[in-house]
Amino acid sequence: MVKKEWGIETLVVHGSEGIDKHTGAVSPPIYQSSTFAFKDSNHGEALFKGEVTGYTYSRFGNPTEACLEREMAFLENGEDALAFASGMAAETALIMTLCGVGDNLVSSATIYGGTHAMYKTLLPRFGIQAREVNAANLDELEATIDDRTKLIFIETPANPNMAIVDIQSCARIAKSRGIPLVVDNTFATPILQRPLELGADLVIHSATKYIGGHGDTVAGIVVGTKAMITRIRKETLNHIGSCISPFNAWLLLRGLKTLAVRMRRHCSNAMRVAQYLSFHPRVKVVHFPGLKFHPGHDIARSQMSDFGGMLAFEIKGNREDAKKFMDALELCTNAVSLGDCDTLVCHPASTTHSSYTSEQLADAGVAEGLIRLSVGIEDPRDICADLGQALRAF
Ligand code: 4LM
Repeated sequence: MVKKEWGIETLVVHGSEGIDKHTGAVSPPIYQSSTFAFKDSNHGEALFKGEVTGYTYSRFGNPTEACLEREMAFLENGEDALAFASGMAAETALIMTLCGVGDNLVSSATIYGGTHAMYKTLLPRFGIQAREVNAANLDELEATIDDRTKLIFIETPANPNMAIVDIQSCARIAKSRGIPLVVDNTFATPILQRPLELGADLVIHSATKYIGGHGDTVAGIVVGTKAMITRIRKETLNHIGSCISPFNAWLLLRGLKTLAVRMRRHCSNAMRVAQYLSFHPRVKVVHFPGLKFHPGHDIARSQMSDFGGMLAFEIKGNREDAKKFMDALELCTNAVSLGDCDTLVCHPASTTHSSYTSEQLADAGVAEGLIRLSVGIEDPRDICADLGQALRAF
């Protein structure tokens, strides 16, 4: 029996109520079944009419997936959650539920490049406009809202430059205009930041990242009220069919068990690496909310319990030097994605954020030479030593 008063470090281990009632299995079973037998024809009809609860078909719901959804709702302190095949599937389903032809959404400009690409290419085809603003400028954000704005979307800390957005201030604006505030909590995870407790209405995750934690699964999650999650499931997910597989849901449930301890290590390693880089003579600037000179440091302190495992930096050199640096790394892996146990390094302007034009990168505050680091859980001395030897390569 899960108790609401348990601390989050207990909830990540026990929150899924994983012990199987039939067999006592401590690890939740993987219900690898596409369809579920009815007791009789009347039962089947009642299930499809929604008169009784139960499983019918795995696109509409599956017990392993439900286990993950219960646990994510607990961790984010929401009423309900919905799992998807990817973070992008979660985002598009959410937007398609809330917006129709002629509507718009207001979003921070500094976001994952795939979200920006979806705004620019997919949404216009459905008559939906995404208006990107500097979310640190609350007046600009508020002035961009009109009576066809159906949601406000922010990411904090933001991909790829760790810009921090004030969740409570955005929530105040959203409430005053009667518009839901959606927070992409991928970088922080519920261990470090719980946006619903700060006034947000919906939380979204690329669960591919820290929730899974091992670089072996692509998945997404939305958390919110029961009414809103039911709407997203019935009005959109069931039709577009971007459901998670039972096995991937199980991998996330396994990942969650170690989320709290992994986050503690990611945070302390990232702080060590940020300090190391900020004193390095070949590094121009380090973007990490845990450093006192980071412009979002005070807000990050107030809305997060620690500063996370992601950082970005610029070297004293040109794009060719950045390439030489990245190609000289021996321990850190040159790859997109983040939140894995392994340290990952990438050049956003040419990869994750290649959908941004140079002008859009400037508007989002992302330098063309920025290097992003997802600090892993290895020995921090080895990570710093690898960065140090590669910084001598140009
Ligand atoms: C990356 N990110 O940055 P799926 N929200 C945030 C993200 O960072 C991502 C998504 C949503 C990266 C992927 C290649 C803050 C993705 C989208 O990739 O669809 O699970 O999540 O390296």
